[in-house]
Amino acid sequence: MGGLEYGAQTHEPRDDASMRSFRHDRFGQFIHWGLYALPAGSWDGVTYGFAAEFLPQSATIPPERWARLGDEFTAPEFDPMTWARTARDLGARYVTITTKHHDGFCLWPSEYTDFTVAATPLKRDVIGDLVHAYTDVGLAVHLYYSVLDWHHPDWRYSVDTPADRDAFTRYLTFASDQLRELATRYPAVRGFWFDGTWDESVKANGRWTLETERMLKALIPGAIVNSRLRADEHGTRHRGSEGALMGDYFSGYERRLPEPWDRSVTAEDWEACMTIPQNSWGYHAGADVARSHKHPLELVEQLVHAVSLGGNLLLNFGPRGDGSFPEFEQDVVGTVGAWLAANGACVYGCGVAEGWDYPGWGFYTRNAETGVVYAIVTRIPVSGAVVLQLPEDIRIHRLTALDTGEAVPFEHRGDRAIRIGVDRAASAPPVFAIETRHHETAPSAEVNPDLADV
Ligand code: FHN
Repeated sequence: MGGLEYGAQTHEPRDDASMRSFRHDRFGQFIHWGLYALPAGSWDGVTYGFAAEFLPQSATIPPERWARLGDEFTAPEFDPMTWARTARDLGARYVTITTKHHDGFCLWPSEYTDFTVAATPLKRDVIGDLVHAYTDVGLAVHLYYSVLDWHHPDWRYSVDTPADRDAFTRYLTFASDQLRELATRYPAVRGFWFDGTWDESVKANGRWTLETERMLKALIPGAIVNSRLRADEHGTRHRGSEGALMGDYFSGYERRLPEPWDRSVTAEDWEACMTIPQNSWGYHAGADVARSHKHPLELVEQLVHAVSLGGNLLLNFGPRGDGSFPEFEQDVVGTVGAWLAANGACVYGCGVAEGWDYPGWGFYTRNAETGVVYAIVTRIPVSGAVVLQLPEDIRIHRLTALDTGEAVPFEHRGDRAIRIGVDRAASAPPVFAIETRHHETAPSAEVNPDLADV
């Protein structure tokens, strides 16, 4: 397409059943778990404030020393069913699990490297057990794979010499073998989430990125692949040089969301991924990192923010090295999960509410099937009232509180606005469900002179 051989393969968003279901689900749980969860951000008595999974770099730990952490990977609290139920209680509809992060450690017994969970006291096939458990509770599973690999001797950041080229060719074969292995071992998975693809070496291999996408989709029909895998022949990432999205959804929003008024993003599928701390994906036990944890209601706000722009939110959890979830993550599960249990109708199956402008006090979403618009008040004004500007020709048919289903009184403010009182003491964002009808304009008695037969 567009003259590019390895660029976008289509210019239209996918509309098959797998993609519709991914779009419908809107909320996913991201899991970062690996050896980095054991030192949890500290090494030799020093705590490093940067992301826990970057500890080998922050503390300049030799790879052999890092690999010895495998001997401590016993994870006595690891229970796949508890993890799956946690995701379900959170209200997530899918999960994306790290199979191999940048340190190269694999959570499945890969036959292409010894640096895997099979060589630890835990021994079990963590990925297989998690795919099974999450699928059992009804969540779709996607697998995260870092192409960047600090452990593999053939990994290269750039390819500068013939020797580099040979090594990196071997590396890409290794990565393809592992990906084929994952897709073959776990055919129930619904998608692949690539990371660590920003280095020159990968960008110079647009063809490999396209072939990898094709291979995975051939092995798992309907598989969904994020844009982060892809580069075209010019090394342009996510979107090809001509601007079209590569992969199935844009995955470039990391720890940030598009501006809430930027409706241009609704033209394509996208997913933002978010940490609870300011910046750590793996479990970090440092006190400063703990001080940066977001309030669970801020995460509710980010979720509806994403949905209001037709996007998904992938919220990260970093279980501890022993396999348990830290308390702050359990709090998030409790608060976000309870809010979604009462108000999930404004999230699942919803997207942008065309014609309803960004209101400042929160967000609008709309269910495309039912046409119901939801007003989610994430920032209750001190006045205790919000004004809803109505799209042209729209009248309110019914307005109810989503959690109770009770009718909510409202006041007209001219032709195009209504005012609703909101409980300022509400402990979580109130949601109003709005059923609308078109304004019936009485036929004009005047003859339009432009249309008159003269
Ligand atoms: O470096 C990683 C980071 O550890 C984490 O996995 C995130 C998730 O999107 N991706 C990378 C940074 O872009």
